[in-house]
Amino acid sequence: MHKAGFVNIIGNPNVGKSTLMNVFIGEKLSIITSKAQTTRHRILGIVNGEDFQVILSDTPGIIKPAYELQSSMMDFVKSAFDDADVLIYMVEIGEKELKDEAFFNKITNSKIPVLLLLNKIDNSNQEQLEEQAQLWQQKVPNAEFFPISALEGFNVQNVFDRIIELLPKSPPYYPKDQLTDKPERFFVNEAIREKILMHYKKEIPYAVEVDTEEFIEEENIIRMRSVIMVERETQKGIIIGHKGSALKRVGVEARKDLEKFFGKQVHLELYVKVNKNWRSNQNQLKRFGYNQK
Ligand SMILES: Nc1nc2c(ncn2[C@@H]2O[C@H](COP(=O)(O)OP(=O)(O)OP(=O)(O)O)[C@@H](O)[C@H]2O)c(=O)[nH]1
Ligand SMILES: [Mg+2]
Repeated sequence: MHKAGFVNIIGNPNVGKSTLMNVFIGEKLSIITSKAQTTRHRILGIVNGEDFQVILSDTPGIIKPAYELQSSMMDFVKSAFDDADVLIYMVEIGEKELKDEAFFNKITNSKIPVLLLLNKIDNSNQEQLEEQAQLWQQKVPNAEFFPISALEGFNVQNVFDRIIELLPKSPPYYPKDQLTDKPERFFVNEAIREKILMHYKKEIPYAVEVDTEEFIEEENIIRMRSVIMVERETQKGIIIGHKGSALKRVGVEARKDLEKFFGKQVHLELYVKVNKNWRSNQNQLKRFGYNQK
């Protein structure tokens, strides 16, 4: 008997959704930073076994959208409700509630199984853990509760075993050697965006989109050229930095990650371009893979 299904991870920004997905996959598929709104897309990560296929979805953290980009990020979250066989609702120690009531009600009224994961328990003591466990089990009574630490891998295997039990009988949806639904260029964009989230302050990372224009795989090397798009001329200057030093650091660090990811030498060329108000422009957003209706 073969089992397969969609297991979709949702929750507030920064709670550790991407960290958990990467632990399950055993690869750094999703970028992780300490900043909210790191993930902008719905990213599939597929775990294949002899008689099962778990199709995990990492999604953006739930927010009240303030501009078009954020609206389409929330459309990815909505879509994760539509096809889930199992929902993972992740919260973190210290958190009180979901930022959007409509999403929260969808979770508490869900007809499909919900696993409620209280993450970052490595950050808590016994007393706090018990208090939070009680709070969340009351708030989401329809869910099965698991305290975990995605960072330290604590209790993660038990969650995975439960997922397998809950999966419906089904043939695989994807070829058994497939790891994700995203093309190679997507991971190049994300590796660069991760470094930008790490090294630039305030609004800068949120005004950035990366587009990889060239990805040429040769026998011993992959040649990539990517453009970093910002919304304003001043932001361009900040990204580049004094004599190009800031941009250089992004390039060097992203290249190292990409060499690990692709298992091959990488040549990465970066340049910066102003693309006015791309975050609010439907056509631009569509071009960058955000599903605009
Ligand atoms: N202490 C601790 N930190 C964690 C744990 N899991 C994740 N983190 C940290 O929490 C931060 C956010 O992790 P992400 O995995 O990017 O969170 P996310 O929910 O995907 O965030 P968005 O994509 O912005 O919605 C990072 O700094 C992680 O290292 C955990 O179990 N314990
Ligand atoms: Mg994320």
